[in-house]
Amino acid sequence: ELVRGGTASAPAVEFLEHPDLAEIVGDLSRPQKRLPTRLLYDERGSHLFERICETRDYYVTRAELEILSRDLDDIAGFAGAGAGVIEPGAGCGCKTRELLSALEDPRWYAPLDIDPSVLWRCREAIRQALPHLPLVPVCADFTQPWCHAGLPVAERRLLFFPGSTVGNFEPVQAQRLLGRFRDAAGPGGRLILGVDLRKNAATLRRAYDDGEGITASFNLNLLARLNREHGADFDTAAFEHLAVYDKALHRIEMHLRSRRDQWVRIGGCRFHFAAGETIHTESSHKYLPGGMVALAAAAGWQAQKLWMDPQRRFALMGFEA
Ligand code: AVI
Repeated sequence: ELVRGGTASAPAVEFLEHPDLAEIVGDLSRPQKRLPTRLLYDERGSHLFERICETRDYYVTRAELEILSRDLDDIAGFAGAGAGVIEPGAGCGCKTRELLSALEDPRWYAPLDIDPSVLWRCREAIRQALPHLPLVPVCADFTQPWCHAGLPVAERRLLFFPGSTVGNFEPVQAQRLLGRFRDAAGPGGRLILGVDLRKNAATLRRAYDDGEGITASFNLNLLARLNREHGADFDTAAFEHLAVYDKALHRIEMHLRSRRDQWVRIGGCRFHFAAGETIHTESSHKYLPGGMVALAAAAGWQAQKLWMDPQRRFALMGFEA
């Protein structure tokens, strides 16, 4: 269905100026159109995600916070004294503040985020709560290799990866990511991992299509971002948010569904959308604890601890390198 428009040279020039554009055009050229999930998180997207976490229907954050407050001492004990804490995709660092306050003699905190504005807010929030803790903010895409060799010395490194972000990767990619974390943690390192557990499809669909419509705005913001940053001409009102649970793959998928037959321009190309056709924008895999134990083991991590909320919706898991 793809029709490449414009002159032959125009896309090449645009691709050089915007490295994301080649990937976007490639993703929209697939039989099942898709868009890179990380592009959901520009400044507006990160703000909308924070609002999702406060909705009644998105249980994930509340369940995790419940575990963090109930089992905080045990979790801090597992991390051990004198840890340097690395948090990939730190966001505003809200959950980490509690953990950092409970740790014995933490040496430093290195939040990693792709969005500098979020990193800035995170730094201010942590400085207020823990003014004496050395901060080493790193602006990086944690899915790519990043320079962890330059981080200061600590008794051991603790990788903190809450929120179930690991679920946003295909299992093979998740294993590769946990392998990277293993390298960054070094010998004796620890990992505390947030994992959303399998549950009934109705609860999941509601969580990813909340009654307040915040998740819908979050998903649609991706098209608005492509218009703003890449000169695309998506009519955002002509697409709608969709959350579908794939029972075989144990994952909830977010899609944007075309409300009508239409054409869209981006990066010197034109893309056709049939009425009802979708763009797959995100997958959120749901695990059994044993499944994550096996996946992490294949990445070099030994499972040591499992903390769950009383309703067993969510788990924090502790691993040793
Ligand atoms: C960031 N991540 C763990 C969220 C999730 O639950 O997969 C992203 C999200 N997408 C829609 N709602 C929340």
